[in-house]
Amino acid sequence: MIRKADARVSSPVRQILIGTRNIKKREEILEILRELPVEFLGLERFPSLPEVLEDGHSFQENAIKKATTLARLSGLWVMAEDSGLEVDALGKEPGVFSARYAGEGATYEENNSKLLKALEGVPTPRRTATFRCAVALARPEGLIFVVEGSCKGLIAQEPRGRHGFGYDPVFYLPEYKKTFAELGPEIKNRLSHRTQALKRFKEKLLELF
Ligand code: ITT
Repeated sequence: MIRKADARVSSPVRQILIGTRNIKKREEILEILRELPVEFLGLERFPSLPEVLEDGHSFQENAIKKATTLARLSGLWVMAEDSGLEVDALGKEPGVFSARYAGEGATYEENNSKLLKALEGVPTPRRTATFRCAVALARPEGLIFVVEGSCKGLIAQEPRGRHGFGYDPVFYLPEYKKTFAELGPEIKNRLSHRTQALKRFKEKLLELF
């Protein structure tokens, strides 16, 4: 178990396995869903569960595949999310390839460098981008629901800030004049694509309870 439900709310209604191996992503999910009457389990409790191949053409397809596969194999309810960055000047790349934009196993720094290079010479007003997140909930018999969220910003001229992960150092919010990596978790968790998707997730889950 990675977290008991908040002590101020009623005892957990059910267990849900969080189907992500990305620790930073999981921390954000747990923080945003803090008050749900759910006991969240981590994948490390189930070492025999395989890595699910993310070969879908959309974030939704990948989130559904991850959640339904892991739910069928574990016998549990599973939430899984797929997320990434779409850059308008690059025809919505890297999109579903965000994690491996600079190649299989690429580091966040390598992905960010490739992105900044691809945008060299593109002026600020044309550096518009959208972070997208799809979150799916499944039970062993199949999908329960899938929801989406997004967050718009600009790609900065250079990486700035040390919080977060992935493309956070280059994702710039003009209203704040800062990147997500400069803003830190409190503000990111108010605005992000993941937050928007998880708000809908929360509403739908509470309807089910
Ligand atoms: P799981 O599949 O195990 O959940 P992952 O890191 O491989 O973990 P994705 O396949 O969904 O996750 O890839 C998402 C990539 O998109 C991630 O590696 C980042 O590069 C980027 N990304 C998604 N959300 C982000 C965020 O909030 N901040 C910065 N980058 C983000």
